[in-house]
Amino acid sequence: MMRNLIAFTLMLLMVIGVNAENGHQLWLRFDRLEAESPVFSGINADKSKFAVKEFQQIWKEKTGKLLPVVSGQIDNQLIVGTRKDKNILSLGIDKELVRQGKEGYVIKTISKQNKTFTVVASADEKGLLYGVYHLLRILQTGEFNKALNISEKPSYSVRVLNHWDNLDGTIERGYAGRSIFWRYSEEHPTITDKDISLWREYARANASIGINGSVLNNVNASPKMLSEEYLLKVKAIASELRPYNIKVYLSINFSSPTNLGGLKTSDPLNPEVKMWWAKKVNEIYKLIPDFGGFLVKANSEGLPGPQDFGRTHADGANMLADALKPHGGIVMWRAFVYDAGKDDRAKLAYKEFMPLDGQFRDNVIIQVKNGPIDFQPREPFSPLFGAMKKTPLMPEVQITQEYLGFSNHLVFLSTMWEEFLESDTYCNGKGSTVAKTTDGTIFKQKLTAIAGVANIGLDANWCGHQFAQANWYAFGRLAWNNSLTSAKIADEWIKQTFSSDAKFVEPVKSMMLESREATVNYMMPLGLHHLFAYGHHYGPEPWCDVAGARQDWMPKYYHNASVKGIGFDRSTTGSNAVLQYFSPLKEDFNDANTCPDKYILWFHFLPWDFKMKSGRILWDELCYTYDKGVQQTREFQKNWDKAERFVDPERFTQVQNRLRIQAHDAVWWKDACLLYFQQFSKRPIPYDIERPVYKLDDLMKIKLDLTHHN
Ligand code: BDP
Repeated sequence: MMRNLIAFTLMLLMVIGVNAENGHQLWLRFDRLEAESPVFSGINADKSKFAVKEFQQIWKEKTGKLLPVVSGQIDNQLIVGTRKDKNILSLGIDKELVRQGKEGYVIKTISKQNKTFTVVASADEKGLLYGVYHLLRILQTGEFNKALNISEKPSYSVRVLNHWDNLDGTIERGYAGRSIFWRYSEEHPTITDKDISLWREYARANASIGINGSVLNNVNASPKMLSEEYLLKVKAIASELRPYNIKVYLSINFSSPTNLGGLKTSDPLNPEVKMWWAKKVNEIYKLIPDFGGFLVKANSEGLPGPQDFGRTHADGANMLADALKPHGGIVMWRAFVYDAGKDDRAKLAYKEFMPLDGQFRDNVIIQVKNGPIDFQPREPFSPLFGAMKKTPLMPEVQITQEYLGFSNHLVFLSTMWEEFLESDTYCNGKGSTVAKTTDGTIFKQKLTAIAGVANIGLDANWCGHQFAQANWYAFGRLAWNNSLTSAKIADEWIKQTFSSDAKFVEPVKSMMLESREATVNYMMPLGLHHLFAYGHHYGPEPWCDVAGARQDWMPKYYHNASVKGIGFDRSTTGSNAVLQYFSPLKEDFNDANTCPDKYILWFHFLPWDFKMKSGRILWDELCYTYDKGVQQTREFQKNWDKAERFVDPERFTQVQNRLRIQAHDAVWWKDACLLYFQQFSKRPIPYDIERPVYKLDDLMKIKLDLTHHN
């Protein structure tokens, strides 16, 4: 009896366990389709098309049956097809479809003889897939109606995730488990059915938001990546991603000819080296005919590159570009370099790349991080945007939260990327936003692209934090349409992922929209940057001083706090970094009285009693801003607790627990930074804000156990 009871309980637990909500479905729930299904009387489409199959499969999964296929003209019919299909030809929208390009589409309501049709049409099958997902999205978010007139095409032609996955399955700066592509295995490369279904789910999720490329391995690339053994696995991954219009790309190690090929040199101008790459590229294309190309981190943070042989970045990039060109491949060459002599780190990429403007082949694009330093919670945009006029640049943003609380903190990064994309470079007069300098609007470049460093791992919910999924989602949506607002993106994501109930959507949306600013407030407000612990970039260590380490990896290099004040002088009295920006930005940034508060300590070293725009002195402003960040995280907790009745218990509790960690960490940040800086400011923390709850000495002893935070 007892044994039976135990067995029964175990079984019950297993069943509950299997059905428990773990977030794995992402935003692809489509649970409103059932309610909406009477919307269509049937589908008029060529069943053999992948987009149509995908639509029907989702429809069946959610409503229990396929949408009936019809051919005559029936009211409320859904018509899906490309311009070559009969059902579309008769509609007279051909010109419009051609205008949208291969990846674009239209969704329209057409009325004829008292009958209404919803049409999803495109020039090419690629666009059709995106059109179908758009339709599913608006059905799910309640935006579907009988008067649709949507035409869409992507802002960038290459919209790529950069996975920093190592071949042993670990992920550099990954906080959601191990790699979905690689793992250590004695009998490498083994591919299981589970891998394949996960890759398909991954591909569907990406395609549903418009991502069309995946770089499968870390920018700190192992030469082994290009060995036959691993290329065969890349081939297998590529074949699962291909139907979803996703190309694979690889990060390469510049010294592969030596380290993998056994050549004596990897000098890009050496004929044998060129030959080695050409052969390697041929081998890749034999396996993967639609291979996308290479991502290259060279002469950066100790990695090999063309400069090791007295050559330039252009020499290196062009050599690879020549090998890829006959196959249609591209080179994404990173500008994340800061080794060129002793100067302000924020200036170095510009100094190294500007002289090379115009020297790159037309299948090379330079990948530039959003800010001039390194994915900090807030940076001004990199001055390379707008400045390199003869070379296409692609923005690189970091979806994984290396510097924003890992997968413990709820930080909706869309507002950061929106701020960046909307930043005016003034390169071509007012309105020359970063978005417009990179998407072909201003410079008319043929090749346009954008990259996001992925936050995806083997965790059941893919991203560690349920709300980190929103960052994957937002990256895809902004890559597709770089003028979308974060409010719109958050709205869509919440409705698809959780609930459409306005009582849930509105407060959760405002929490998301505020979350990045809150994080800046409790971590490093007013333009402060890189106050992170040396080893892990999670917690604060403004005091950090590792003997013998690079100065530009030390927080002190950036904050310069002393009794005289705090900040980095990048004005004309300091490093002159302001001069890398166009007028009137350089003048605005150069004067502490006109420099926006959010960048003030980025560009200026200021005395503690500097009078801020608010009328407060700098020290007080700093204290109030840190405190504000803490209060904001407390509000997030309250907000979420109130939302309990709208959310399944599993996801509710997980988010609740992490908000608790975030609120705790915010106090840690505030106390650590204020108590440390107070030693120099020698002023009281304003008496109307919370007193520190920690002692500086204790905080300085913290050595983080990272496994806890992963
Ligand atoms: C830094 C990361 C490091 C990366 C590097 C990069 O700390 O792990 O390798 O960026 O982008 O932010 O290459």
